[in-house]
Amino acid sequence: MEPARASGRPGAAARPRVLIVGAGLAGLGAAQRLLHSRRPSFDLRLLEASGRVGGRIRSGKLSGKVVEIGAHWIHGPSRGNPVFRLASEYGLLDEDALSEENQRVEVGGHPVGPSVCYSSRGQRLSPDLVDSMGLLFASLLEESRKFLHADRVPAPSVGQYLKGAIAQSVTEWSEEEEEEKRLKLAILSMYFKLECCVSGTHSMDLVALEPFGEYAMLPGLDCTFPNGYDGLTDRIMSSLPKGIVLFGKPVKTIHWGSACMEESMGRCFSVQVECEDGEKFLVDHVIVTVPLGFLKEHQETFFSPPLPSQKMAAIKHLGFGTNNKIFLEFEQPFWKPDCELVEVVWVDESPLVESAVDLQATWFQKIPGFIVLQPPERYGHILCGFIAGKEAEFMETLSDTEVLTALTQVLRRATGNPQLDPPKNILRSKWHSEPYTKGSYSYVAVDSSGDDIDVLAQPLPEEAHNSKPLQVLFAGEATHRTFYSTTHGALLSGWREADRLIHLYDVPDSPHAML
Ligand code: 6YU
Repeated sequence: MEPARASGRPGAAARPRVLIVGAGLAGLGAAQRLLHSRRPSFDLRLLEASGRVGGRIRSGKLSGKVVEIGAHWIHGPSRGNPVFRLASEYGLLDEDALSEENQRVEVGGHPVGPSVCYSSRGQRLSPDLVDSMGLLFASLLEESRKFLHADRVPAPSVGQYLKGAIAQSVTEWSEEEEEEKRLKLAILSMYFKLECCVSGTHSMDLVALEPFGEYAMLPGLDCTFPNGYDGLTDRIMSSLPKGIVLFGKPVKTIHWGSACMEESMGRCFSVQVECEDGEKFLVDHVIVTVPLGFLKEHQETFFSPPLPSQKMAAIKHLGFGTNNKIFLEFEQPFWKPDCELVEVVWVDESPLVESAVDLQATWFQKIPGFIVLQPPERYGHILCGFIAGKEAEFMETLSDTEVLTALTQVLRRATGNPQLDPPKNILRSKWHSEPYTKGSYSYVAVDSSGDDIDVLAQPLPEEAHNSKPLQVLFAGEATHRTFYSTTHGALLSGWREADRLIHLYDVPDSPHAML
């Protein structure tokens, strides 16, 4: 495909021209599907703002060990998960992940294993107490998935519903000492923070209750990629023709809406894609896969004419928050060899008490805990802390030294060991500061619903009677109604839009069959 200023060879011009904006998993998946279609043969190009493929799949190195800056697990690694299938086909997973037994496990989420939970007073909390609160929180969370399509919901948000149910439970703890009650609430507060990381939100009060159960979970014990998640996007990339992705090519505006935006080589193109550097591409179709965070910030200028009002409203109302990771590498572990999770409970906190947040003074209290990267033979001694919301965004403004110092103090305080050696290395993500991402992943926020996801996914123009159909198509994790926020949602959305185009042309008497 040639830019607008120099249109392509006449022979090539007959093929439908498609441009994909963004080379994350949705964009790469769409490209692979389009190029493997027997009919028609597409003239395809991808424009990627950054210098790499993968988007929010990004593996990094800490002292030579592979760590995930973005997506971490395959959620629900079993046959129904296309990321699992592709990763298996490419030979990227280890034996455990591939085993039938692993694929059958139904834990509804993340791996669970031996853990240790510290209080901010330097005590190790009783595993029984922590587990009992974990079970209570999990059961209430499960209940909150049951309001899908309900006529009336008891609260607008998941957070408010959970807090109401917890307040009710507290009345049943009347036999207990005040101190014990306070500790239980502090533990529940830690689970709220963990759930904020899972949902990628500042507060569970922002996550809508009614549609919460629409997010679908697949069977399988969440697994990782031993050599990095980006092996997947690299493999897809290497299956595409060389030079098909243009890097460092941010798109500024997509001009759409008329049957003939501009004529070139005796053909009418209905879409013109204008890049930040001024280069313009004339195409028949564009598949937009940019993150919802980017759309929220740029929707006014990214489309000309602007998007229909319903789509603008969907972009505004759907949620897109920040979940960051902080990797800390230690010379020696302070945890047991089989430990998989180190949790920290701030004893003065309660989910039932709203307190003003002083980000500078307390940002680190939003970290519910640290995953231990296992096994040590592969990773050495690395913890991965998760932090979501405004505190995660504030953390991005600090230097590595400031973060490392603050977390050393947290861990010294929690373990009760003032001599605990500081980590020797730190690596962290800053997803909110990434100009072409602006956060981590989407959620269905209060005042939005699954219908907004479908509206976002709807191609344009809506009515194609007088103009060419499918000028602008939308893919990306935030456009998948039941698998939003995941890599499999992203991949399926890319395939969906590729199939939409393939079907448009794959009809013998289609007026679009010959352009
Ligand atoms: C998963 C996981 N995971 C952790 C963290 C993050 C994410 N996810 P991309 O952004 O990849 O591509 C778009 C491209 O467009 C990009 O390259 C841009 O540079 C480019 N672009 C933008 N603007 C442009 C322009 N103007 N011009 C040209 N190019 C432009 N998913 O399955 N397992 O463990 C995690 C996690 C820290 C940040 C994750 C996880 C999310 C995935 O990474 C993400 O969905 C996909 O990679 C997105 O691909 P894409 O192609 O759409 O966009 C009930 C209920 C609860 C719901 N939540 C359940 C929790 C599930 C999520 N769990 C997440 C957990 C972690 C740890």
